[in-house]
Amino acid sequence: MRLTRSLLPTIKQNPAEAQIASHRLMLRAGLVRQVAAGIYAWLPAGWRVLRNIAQVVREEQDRVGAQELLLPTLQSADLWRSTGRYDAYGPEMLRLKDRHDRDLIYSPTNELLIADLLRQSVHSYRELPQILYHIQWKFRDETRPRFGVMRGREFLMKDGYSFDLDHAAAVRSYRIMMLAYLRTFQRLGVQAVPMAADTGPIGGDLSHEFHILAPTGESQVFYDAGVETIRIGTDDVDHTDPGQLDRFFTAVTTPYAATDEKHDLAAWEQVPAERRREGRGIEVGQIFNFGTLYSELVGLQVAGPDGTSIAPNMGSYGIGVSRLVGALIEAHHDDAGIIWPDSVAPFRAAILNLKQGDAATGALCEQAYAAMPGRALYDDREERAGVKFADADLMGHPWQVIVGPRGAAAGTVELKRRATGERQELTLDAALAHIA
Ligand code: P5A
Repeated sequence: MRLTRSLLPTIKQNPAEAQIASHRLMLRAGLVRQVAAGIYAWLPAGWRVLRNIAQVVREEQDRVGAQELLLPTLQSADLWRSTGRYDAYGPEMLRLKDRHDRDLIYSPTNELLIADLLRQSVHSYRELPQILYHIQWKFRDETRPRFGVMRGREFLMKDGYSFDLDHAAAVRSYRIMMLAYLRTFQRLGVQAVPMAADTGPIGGDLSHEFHILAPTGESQVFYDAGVETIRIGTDDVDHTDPGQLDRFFTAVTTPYAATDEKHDLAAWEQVPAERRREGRGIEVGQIFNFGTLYSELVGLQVAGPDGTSIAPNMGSYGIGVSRLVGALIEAHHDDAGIIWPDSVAPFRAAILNLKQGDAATGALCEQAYAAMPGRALYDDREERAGVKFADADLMGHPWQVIVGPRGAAAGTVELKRRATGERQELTLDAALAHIA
């Protein structure tokens, strides 16, 4: 994209309404604008980041055999009423009426809807297991939407649902999702620690939350310092091999790590005092096993091998895709702005033309721009070099290709790596090779 042709409204001053770095930087870098409390418009650069995160999530779900579908944002209230969940869910659920005075809801989560879909289409144990997911907007009328997209009312979630014949098989699905999640967060450039968690309004008795440790996190967490340094080669784990899966799961869940609702003082005492850590975490995902709770609510049953009816054992698996945009910035920024991990950056590189109007400089910039189709942002504004440097640092592109008249005459550019500040003078081809 050419900056002069882009909607990329950067802001110099810190917006007064933003209390934490990621919210400030998302507004200042022109990623989002608030439309109503907890409801955001995603501007082009922000939408690119959101799509990149969603794509990593999607690839890691597909890799372990989960199937993507798309459920709607709105659904009839009937299913929620007939199962008693309409009143149970509480004021966080947005309730609407259509022109025929029929009650609808904007889905806060989809356990019921998807269990009901399976009830209509799956009839035999031979059709299990199934893991289904989608990446779709949710609405929760939070009492205190805050910190920008971190706690929104409308937010993008990856929600997945597993259906297995029995508890042992469901635990396997749960562990496969644990693996997919750790791979996902690793590719996104953050460490998210699985913590024993409470199941809240979703229900069930087995759950983990995934927390990025950060002082601005909303959750209080307790953990063994060992969790910060465990490195599991998740790529080497074969999810179809039960032995490997069990060893992986044991390795990641053995060191003590729990949210405050699940904090267990007796187990905590067993952690050597010098390794006990207490801090804040940003919850970027949560997984649940709740047995046959929802299957029974909707009457989902399949014929088992001996002909008897079996209620499938279910789990659900969430990732806060839009929350991750904020969480990644909390984990990766400095005083000058965002430092995007390569895997999610809206643009891989910015091309900074330091002398707009100079023919040789312009020509070299155009050459760089043409060499990175769809992946570069060309700052072709009539602005001072200082403004272009500051905006590029603010927006956080992993690379900056800095082109001035002196270099252009010699056929060189300056290549800056945002994360380290390291600069090198190189031919354009050499710079492009680094970026690729
Ligand atoms: C799991 C998938 C569920 O809803 N049902 C379907 C289960 N879990 S959850 O923990 O309640 O939500 C999953 C993740 O969504 C993110 N999230 C939010 N992000 C932004 N704003 C919000 N108000 C919000 N609420 C939840 C979190 O990352 C959470 O882990």
